[in-house]
Amino acid sequence: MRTFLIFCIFLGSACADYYTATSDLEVLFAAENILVEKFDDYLNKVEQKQTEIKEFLNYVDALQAEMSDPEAYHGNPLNAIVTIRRFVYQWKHDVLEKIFSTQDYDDYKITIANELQQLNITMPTQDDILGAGSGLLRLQETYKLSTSELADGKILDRQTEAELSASDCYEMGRNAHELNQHQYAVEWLLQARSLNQHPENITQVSDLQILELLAPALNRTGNLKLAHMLNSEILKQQPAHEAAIRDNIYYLHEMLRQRHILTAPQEDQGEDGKRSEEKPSKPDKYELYRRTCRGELRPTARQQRNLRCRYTDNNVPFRRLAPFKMELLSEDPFVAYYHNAMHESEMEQLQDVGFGNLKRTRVGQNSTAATSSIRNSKGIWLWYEKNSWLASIYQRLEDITGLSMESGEALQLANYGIGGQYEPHYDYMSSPTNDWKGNRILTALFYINDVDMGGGTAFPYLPLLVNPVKGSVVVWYNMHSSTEKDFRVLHAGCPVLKGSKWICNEWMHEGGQEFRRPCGLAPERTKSAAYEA
Ligand SMILES: *[C@@H]1O[C@H](CO)[C@@H](O)[C@H](O)[C@H]1NC(C)=O
Ligand SMILES: *[C@@H]1O[C@H](CO)[C@@H](O)[C@H](O)[C@H]1NC(C)=O
Ligand SMILES: *[C@@H]1O[C@H](CO)[C@@H](O)[C@H](O)[C@H]1NC(C)=O
Ligand SMILES: CC(=O)N[C@H]1CO[C@H](CO)[C@@H](O)[C@@H]1O
Repeated sequence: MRTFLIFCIFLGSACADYYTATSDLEVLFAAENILVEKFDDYLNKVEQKQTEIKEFLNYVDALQAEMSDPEAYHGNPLNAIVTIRRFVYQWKHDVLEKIFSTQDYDDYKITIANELQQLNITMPTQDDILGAGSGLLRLQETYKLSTSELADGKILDRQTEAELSASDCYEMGRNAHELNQHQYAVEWLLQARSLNQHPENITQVSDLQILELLAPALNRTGNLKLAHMLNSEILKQQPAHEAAIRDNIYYLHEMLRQRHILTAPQEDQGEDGKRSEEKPSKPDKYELYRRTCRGELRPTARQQRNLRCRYTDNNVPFRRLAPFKMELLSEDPFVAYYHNAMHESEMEQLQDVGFGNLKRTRVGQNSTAATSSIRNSKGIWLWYEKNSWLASIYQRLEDITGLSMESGEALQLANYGIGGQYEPHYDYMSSPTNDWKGNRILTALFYINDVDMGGGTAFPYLPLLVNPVKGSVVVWYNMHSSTEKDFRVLHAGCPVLKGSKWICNEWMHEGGQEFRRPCGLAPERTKSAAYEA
């Protein structure tokens, strides 16, 4: 109860979006450390008081035992003073005031408040739980992870340290239910129930609480029979449960109705007919995206025939001695890795700058851009003019791409957290601004750390999965050389399955490239028209 009060103090109005980046979670660990340490201090003080009070009680106990004849005892004037003093001082100050005083607790609160203020953190909220939960559900969906294996801390074929308790699983189920992902809700709640069967586990969730969600979730997946059965269990435990009584009527009624539909001839065919009409629809870009992230879709051998690794100097004199190691990933459209494109010290500095300074990344083109569930990451813009240490990266980008950075945007640093992803999108702007800079002609994406699992860059239409390689930059053109949009380069950031993902983006624009990337003579639209949405 008391710790809860402390948290209330710090529930600021600002939203920290803890689920969008892993870098922020580390601050929470620091905060928790403080809470534990200081609470320990507080408990020690309380314990000390208890010991003192106990000693006093023992002393009084012993006195009482000594007094075989109270009248004779109090006949001694010295003893009378001792007894009266006990009431005036000892009981009053040493026992009752000590117990009822909240001074230690107030001190504790103030200390904690000061220490946490120095960390400058906002406490996570229910929204963060929901965000982290939906991240996990996205991982399950994208990578087809089994609920029971996840709960055991198993991610694909790897065992991790993390293990979820019954109440964690319950929370996941509740999240899934709120997000209308009822099948996952059922799986997580069943998992919570089965963990509840081990009384030796620490669980803070009652079977009744689980059932209250499980029954409606089952109903939503269409499993009326089981929903009804579990609803009856609620009623067995709590015959006056209002919602369960109401739902019971619904389930019985609905089961009867369905039985009637199934046995009734002809006239209900309309409804059934509709269902049989539904054909398996063509996989949409999201399905292609998930399959590419899972590695199920890859370029064909024919597409890969001409892909080579080679050293290239891009005609930059300096690079004749220090050529780039280029790995061609797709010929047309051009997608390539350049390995060892960033130094260790640069990557460290970038992460240092990012740590604690990231803001939720926005989707869109200008200052009116909004945060969106399409992209859940945190980022920061680094302007070259203000960060002279970025000059060598600026130059390297020109050397790698052969394009001018004159019209390039600031470097964007981003960190993806739990289930962090960027749904399929194009980098070019649908309606570019009218200035000389024009549209985003090329994207250069640096991977500045190794991601434990997941977090690749998927091109569902190629189909190509580019796995993060620390220090490498992947480069692609968003537009044909005729300056028409290339619809084939739809791409996405696959959810981070384990670990954290740090990247840097540079978007180079059309302006100033006239002599560097000559325009194609013939329109090339036809190449990618089939992929236009
Ligand atoms: C604390 O955070 C707020 C908002 O996130 C920021 O405006 C402020 O400058 C920070 N203060 C310190 C001392 O870092
Ligand atoms: C059961 O699910 C249907 C839709 O699938 C919904 O309309 C109905 O309200 C649900 N009933 C209960 C008791 O949850
Ligand atoms: C930002 O872009 C939107 C369209 O995406 C446009 O309506 C708005 O005027 C732009 N704002 C600025 C400040 O450029
Ligand atoms: C999360 C957790 O504590 N799980 C344990 C629950 O109890 C079973 C049986 O003892 C263990 O195998 C789990 O590891």
